[in-house]
Amino acid sequence: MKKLALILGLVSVLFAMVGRSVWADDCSLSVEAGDTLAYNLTSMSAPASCESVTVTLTHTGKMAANVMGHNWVLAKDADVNGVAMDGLTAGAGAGYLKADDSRILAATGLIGGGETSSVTFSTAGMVGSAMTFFCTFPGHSYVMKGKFSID
Ligand SMILES: [Cu+2]
Repeated sequence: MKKLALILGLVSVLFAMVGRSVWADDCSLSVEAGDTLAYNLTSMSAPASCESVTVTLTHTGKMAANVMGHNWVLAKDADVNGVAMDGLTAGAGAGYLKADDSRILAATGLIGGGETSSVTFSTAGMVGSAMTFFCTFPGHSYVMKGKFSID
């Protein structure tokens, strides 16, 4: 019995090592939001070795994008309120994002229940920068946000 336990232990360690080196992709991040004003993560990060990062947002709820829409927008901490306010002015037709806003470092589409949207962006200049991800749907950014870092 002791031998069996030892073998099982070794096998699980091997699986963990293989999983880390082969299947894990540190440069691709997933985040979810449902029919409440919350992401399932309060902080996200990727290693500086990633030249680009892909973030995939999945809306796990049932409500439509015009009622409980979510996006995943990245900006420096100091720019969050400005981006959100200008997004509100831009309106639903613009996905609550001001066009050509250089403060927006990355943004997925605005999605409703059951939908998924991804964005891939360069990490150039992001190392050590204090960034926040948030949702620009009206009223959401006050609570729907988290920390993002490249380190
Ligand atoms: Cu939202």
